[in-house]
Amino acid sequence: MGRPGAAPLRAAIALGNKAMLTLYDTLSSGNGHKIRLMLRFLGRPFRRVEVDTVAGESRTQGFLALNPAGKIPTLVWPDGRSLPESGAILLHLAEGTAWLPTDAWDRAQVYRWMFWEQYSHEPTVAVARSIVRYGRTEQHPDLGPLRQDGAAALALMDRHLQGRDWLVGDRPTVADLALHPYTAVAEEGGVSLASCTALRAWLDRFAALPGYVPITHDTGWDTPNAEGG
Ligand SMILES: N[C@@H](CCC(=O)N[C@@H](CS)C(=O)NCC(=O)O)C(=O)O
Repeated sequence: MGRPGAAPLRAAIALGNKAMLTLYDTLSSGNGHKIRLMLRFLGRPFRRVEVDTVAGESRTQGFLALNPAGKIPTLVWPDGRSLPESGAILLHLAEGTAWLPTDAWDRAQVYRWMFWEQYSHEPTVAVARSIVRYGRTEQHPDLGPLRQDGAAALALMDRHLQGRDWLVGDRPTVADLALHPYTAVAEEGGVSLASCTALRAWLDRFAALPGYVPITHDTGWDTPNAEGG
């Protein structure tokens, strides 16, 4: 017999949902949190399907048909189209909304921060958290360098945010959304925010947006709040 939880995931993949977006997601994931928040801020109804990546649920044949890379988040449309990669999903959902500037230069700045997030922020800050979270020891050889590089990434953001409310322009964009989740939980991986005053103020500003819910919030994701954003 399969593990508890595997059968509901198989059924969810097989059935899909004719009426609304389906987000394949893992509650503890910052990459997933980005998409949960975006959908909520936009007031887009969605169904969340929890995927136990540690148990290998993102590597099953059914899941690989949705995302050959075997990773959450993956967003599936009612007509069956699926889109992986948090940055691509954010940019697609933000199209035509105030979360993505229309000005080409401002857009380029948004891309700059989102590409940087994927190369220099998530691979350091989030991976340090994941090492700690999934029970590997403090002696893990990668932890020191990851924390050092993570601290440098946070310091870079902190310097940029001195005298600014948001990463790009004068309102929150998908750049802020892409960088919020793992920054907010950086200390879980031992990357300190203590000396990053502007960054901590930015985190608080973001968390005060109407409709915001933290990564640890485990209910009500299917009930979006249309007030935000
Ligand atoms: N670049 C991807 C990274 C996605 C990613 O790393 N997802 C992790 C969870 S945060 C995952 O699904 N890992 C499961 C696995 O690799 O088997 C994104 O931004 O969406």
